[in-house]
Amino acid sequence: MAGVPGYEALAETLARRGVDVEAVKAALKRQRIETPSWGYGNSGTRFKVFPWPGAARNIYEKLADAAVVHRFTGVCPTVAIHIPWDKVEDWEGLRQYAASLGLQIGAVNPNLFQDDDYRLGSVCHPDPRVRRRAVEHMLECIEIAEKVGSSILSLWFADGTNYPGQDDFRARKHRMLEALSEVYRRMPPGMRMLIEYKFFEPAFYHTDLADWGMAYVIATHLGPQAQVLVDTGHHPQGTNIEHIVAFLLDEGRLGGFHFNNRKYADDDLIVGSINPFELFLIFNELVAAEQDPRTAETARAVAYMIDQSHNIEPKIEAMIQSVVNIQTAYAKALLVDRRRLREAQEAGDVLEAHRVLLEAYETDVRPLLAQVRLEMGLDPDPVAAFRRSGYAEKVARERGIAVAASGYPGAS
Ligand code: RM4
Ligand code: MN
Ligand code: MN
Repeated sequence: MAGVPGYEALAETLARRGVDVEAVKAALKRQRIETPSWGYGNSGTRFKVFPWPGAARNIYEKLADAAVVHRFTGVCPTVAIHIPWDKVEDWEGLRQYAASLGLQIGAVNPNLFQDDDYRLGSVCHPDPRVRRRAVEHMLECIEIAEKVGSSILSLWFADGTNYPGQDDFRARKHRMLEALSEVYRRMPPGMRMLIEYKFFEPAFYHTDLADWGMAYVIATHLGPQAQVLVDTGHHPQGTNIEHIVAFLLDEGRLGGFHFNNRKYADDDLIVGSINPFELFLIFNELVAAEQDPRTAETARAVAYMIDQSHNIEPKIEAMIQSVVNIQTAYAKALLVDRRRLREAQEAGDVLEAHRVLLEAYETDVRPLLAQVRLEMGLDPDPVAAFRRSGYAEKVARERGIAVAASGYPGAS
């Protein structure tokens, strides 16, 4: 097959470096990235939600848009849903509709933070009635997952406190464990519970699962079907996320990702937009674990999901750009010369080891990804192809501009 511009030269350089280019391309073709239903609708900050012309208004439109992302990237066949945001009467119908678009429903995310009842938390709430409600909602989500053919229950808790003394840390931990044990027992074999942590927001004094270690402890109490989910925007500044990733992979407890990027807090910007080097280093650990027989099984089961909130940018194009950024990081990580890296590490050659990573990171992989897409029967440039398709204009005409409100009272 005729190559895309720049591909032959790159392939030659890589071959000279000892890279098995065909194996790298095969890995890139196998990569899968899940997009979130909520990334296609209008979303924003607590100051303002800017309505985007044509933004999806319901789960059917969200799936239609996700199908467009899959059509142009070829690697996004599943879509995460949030309940009740995406609730429908007929789940079998939704599953069939997704299938008709070439999609499957991915992770099911219960919403445990938007009811008036949850002011003091959900599974950690002091009132057993509220905890019961939270458990029932998670059990409902397990049923939904079974109906739509999903094997992932993805949990994030807004639980926490705002003031010192507000509640008892240890009592809250026990309440959470009790609630999650019940949910865990009700999961069918083959279903995984992914537990997401976050060190602040919406609670500001403490959150009940503040970091990966707490999520890990809960997961080990529950059993092997419970794993940790790393949302890249949920750490204090300066946290070494790739180290956490390596540690959890080694323990068999890395279940999945919520990819996004941030400058300051949980900004939910496009993954790889602020710190592409960090994303590369995360993928470097994943590739290393994929290639190590002791961690390969865990690494191969990792659910790669995007969790972003597109505020001022067009939703679908933002998603395609995110997928491209993830592919770029993965491609570069696949180019790391692992034998040379190990030799340098064992020899204590600090800077040679560092340079091995830089050599891969600084490689321009755009022709490689373009070639992979061509071989997959796709346009080599998915963003340009999407822009040319006229889909954005078409849905803007058909759907119009939905009314979007701000989170602040009085500013609807
Ligand atoms: C949280 C977290 C969850 C997401 C909610 C909407 O910060 O990232 O994954 O479901 O936001
Ligand atoms: Mn998340
Ligand atoms: Mn978040």
